[in-house]
Amino acid sequence: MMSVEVEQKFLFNSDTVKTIEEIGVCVGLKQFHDQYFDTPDFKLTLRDVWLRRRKQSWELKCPTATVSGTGEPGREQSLCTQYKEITNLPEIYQRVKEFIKEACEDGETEVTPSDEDDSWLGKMNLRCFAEFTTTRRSFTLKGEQGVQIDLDQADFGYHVGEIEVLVPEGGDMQSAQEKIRHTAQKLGELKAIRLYALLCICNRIISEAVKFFSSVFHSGLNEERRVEGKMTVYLKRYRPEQYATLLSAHVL
Ligand code: V4E
Repeated sequence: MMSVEVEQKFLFNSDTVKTIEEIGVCVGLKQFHDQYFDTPDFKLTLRDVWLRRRKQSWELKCPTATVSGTGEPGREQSLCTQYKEITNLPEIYQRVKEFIKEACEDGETEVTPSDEDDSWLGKMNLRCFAEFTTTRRSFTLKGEQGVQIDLDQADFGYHVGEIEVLVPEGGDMQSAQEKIRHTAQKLGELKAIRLYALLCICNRIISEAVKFFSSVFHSGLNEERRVEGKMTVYLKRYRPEQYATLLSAHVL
């Protein structure tokens, strides 16, 4: 089963959380450990392809075919990204094999990948280049059907929010992007209203309010700029060579 994940990341602080808690419904709290794999010369990530094991299950995120507007796979002109999510292991294996075929042309016998046996990774020269644990709180908002807001805290000290819509294969991408934009606007406006109330109530906390104001406009909710995901921050800190390579290839 394949679906496309359309999402927009945003930065959050305790005030954003308060806003989301007030107007949303918490639909889940979970923790998961992710391991990402690639060849030593970054054959997958240089194609913006992300092979991940989460809770003993495999996922492959691939850019969708050209996205309207940009000509850039996986990216929308707006702040949204969209990636195909493949979760069927034999299909993941086939796709990965195609992406890195040069690496496998050594007469190796065909392997059958399985959840219990990791030997296919070694045969394809795939190594874990990133692993971290995320604690995720998920919310839905009334009137925003099919939209989920995730507040992620990664164990290496970075937190980031995501507004996400899962679209079944062949579904309406345009409407998913619309829903995300609408939700982002709503959260941004509500944050601004909270700020206004704060300013009216007490002048003494003006400096705090200014800080807050700045966070509103640097959250990525009101502004036309991309917010860094967990992986970007992880690579920058722990895999600077891969980060620089992907940056110069315009993957990040
Ligand atoms: C697609 C991608 C990566 C894989 C991880 O994707 P992400 O959605 O950031 O992680 P997570 O934990 O939220 O996965 P979920 O639970 O939603 O499935 S790592 C880097 N990319 C590409 C990418 C990019 N270039 N820019 C942005 C803003 N996001 C992702």
